[in-house]
Amino acid sequence: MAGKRLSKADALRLFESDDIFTLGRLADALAAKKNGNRAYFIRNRHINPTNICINRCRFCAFSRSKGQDGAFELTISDILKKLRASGPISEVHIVGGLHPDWPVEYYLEMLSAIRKHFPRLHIKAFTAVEIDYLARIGGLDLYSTLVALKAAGLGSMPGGGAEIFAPAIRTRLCPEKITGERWLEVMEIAHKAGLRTNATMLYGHIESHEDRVDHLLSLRKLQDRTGGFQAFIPLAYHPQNTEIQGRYTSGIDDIRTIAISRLVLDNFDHIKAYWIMLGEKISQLALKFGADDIDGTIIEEKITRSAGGLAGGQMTAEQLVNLIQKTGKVAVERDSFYRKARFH
Ligand code: V47
Ligand code: SF4
Repeated sequence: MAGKRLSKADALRLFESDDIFTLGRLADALAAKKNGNRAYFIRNRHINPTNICINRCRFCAFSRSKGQDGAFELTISDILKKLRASGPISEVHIVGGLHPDWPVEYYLEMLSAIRKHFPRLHIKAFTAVEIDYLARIGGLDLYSTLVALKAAGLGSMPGGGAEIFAPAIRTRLCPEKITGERWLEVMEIAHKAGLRTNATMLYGHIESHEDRVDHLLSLRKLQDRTGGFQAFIPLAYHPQNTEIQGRYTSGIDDIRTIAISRLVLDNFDHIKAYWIMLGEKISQLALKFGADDIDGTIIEEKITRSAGGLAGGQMTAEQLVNLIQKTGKVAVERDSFYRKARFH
């Protein structure tokens, strides 16, 4: 309440406290300072160009190997068709597997085609993991890769692939994935290239509270340097069909993690309660525990669903407004930069 930055010991103490009410009051006060009584949503849709991935992370139920049952690849015309069928949306969110054969040109053409057919649609695409891969297969450095993608139509980047930075846990979760350090490096360069990005943390698997706190502090440190992150999204682990044994997170752990994220990440403007992972009811509670955004209409989601997501598949803008208003907050439809929405 004094406006002082929380230390590592402070954040750990919050994770170990069971006084969820005080935690909620503190996080809600900070959220109100930053965003008033507003809770944001967006008309968006997700598209996954492929689930074929050379990494095969052990927590990922979405990915397949090439030739395996259930593997899919979308053509650019498939992607345009999905966009045409999506009604008025202001953003498309594109993430997928690391395909063993697709060249960088495919990704550039995808962006150019979307920009040509939907010139005002914002394209938020490719996690830091995909950007690192595109740089490697294209033989360019990260900065030049990002500049080329931006020139083709990339508008901003989502926050996926961060998982948990702690090396010992990361190696057990996703041995083939880039390190946490490299994820942060990609984001730093993206911010330097003028791209805003989000950040995430996958929690509720085999990590400790200390791992969560260290993850948040690494993000806060980078944000101090670049200011390029827009929103932080804690991602609740979903265990079904994965190789990491575990349970669904508890509602208490979900709102505690949202609240502590709000308090520790004092230099992030937005904390997102991703309704498709949290479910509608916990997302509503999260809006009272420090979150100010619930993501959007999504339309077609595969990553959470493959891992046993319990929330419904999609919500209309009207349902999102209703969900928000029932919490007493003012529903604000936003664009990708938290400005007034425009439709396409
Ligand atoms: O990177 C994979 C996670 C992420 C599981 O930036 C899992 O606006 C839980 O990053 N259980 C992709 N999570 C989703 C993501 C995202 C979503 C919505 C908005 C934004 C944004 C970003 O999903 C992956 C990975 O961390 N994930 N498997 C699982 N079993
Ligand atoms: Fe591939 Fe991403 Fe799934 Fe890992 S989480 S296997 S990188 S699609």
